Amino acid sequence: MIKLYGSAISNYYCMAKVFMLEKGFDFEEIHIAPTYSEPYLELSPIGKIPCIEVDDGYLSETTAILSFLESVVPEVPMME
Ligand SMILES: N[C@@H](CCC(=O)N[C@@H](CS)C(=O)NCC(=O)O)C(=O)O
Repeated sequence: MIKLYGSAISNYYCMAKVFMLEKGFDFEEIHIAPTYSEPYLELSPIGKIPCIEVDDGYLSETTAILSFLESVVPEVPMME
């Protein structure tokens, strides 16, 4: 199951969350504020939210996250 790290106070986080809801992903929200300290920096190298955790590792930067999600479920197109 994908884990989504961040907080609903972030528009970027909400973008990733809406993407996952619309595409039908089963995911878990891990509520966390942005931080420049370990261990979060191992997940998101510049400490920003959102970040997702998948089987292969971690991914940050909203555009990269959305592109990844789009590639996993292309049947529900959300990007041009
Ligand atoms: N370029 C990043 C920006 C994400 C971003 O700026 N997130 C904010 C929350 S809305 C954050 O983590 N801010 C913490 C900080 O910059 O210290 C992305 O596209 O994901």
